[in-house]
Amino acid sequence: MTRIVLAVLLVAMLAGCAGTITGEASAPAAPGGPQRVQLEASNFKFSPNEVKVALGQPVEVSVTNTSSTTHNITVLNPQGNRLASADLPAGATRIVTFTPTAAGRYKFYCDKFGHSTLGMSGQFVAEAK
Ligand SMILES: [Cu+2]
Repeated sequence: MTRIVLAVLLVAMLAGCAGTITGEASAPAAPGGPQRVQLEASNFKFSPNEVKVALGQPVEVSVTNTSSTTHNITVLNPQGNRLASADLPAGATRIVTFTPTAAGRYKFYCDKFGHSTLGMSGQFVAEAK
């Protein structure tokens, strides 16, 4: 029994690692709690840059800027309206939250001039469970 639990944990851990390497991830959600996502902002990308999230449950995004330049994270809904935005001073971690209320792609990007063009963008993909 213990062995089965360990095997399941190992698979979950491997899946998590694989997600980070490929630039994709899913947000783990505690029952009834927010879905927590960790992103790293650097020159000039977000990692991971694609994260699956569940519909109708708040998403708490913790972004750490590991570069020595100020960045930003801005989250848009599928219609292109701004849901959340925060500047990220060099070395700082900031949390932004939003709730995906409709299935679709929620783009996120850095609003500093030219940064999204250089690759500082990604998306949250909200799908019904
Ligand atoms: Cu930036």
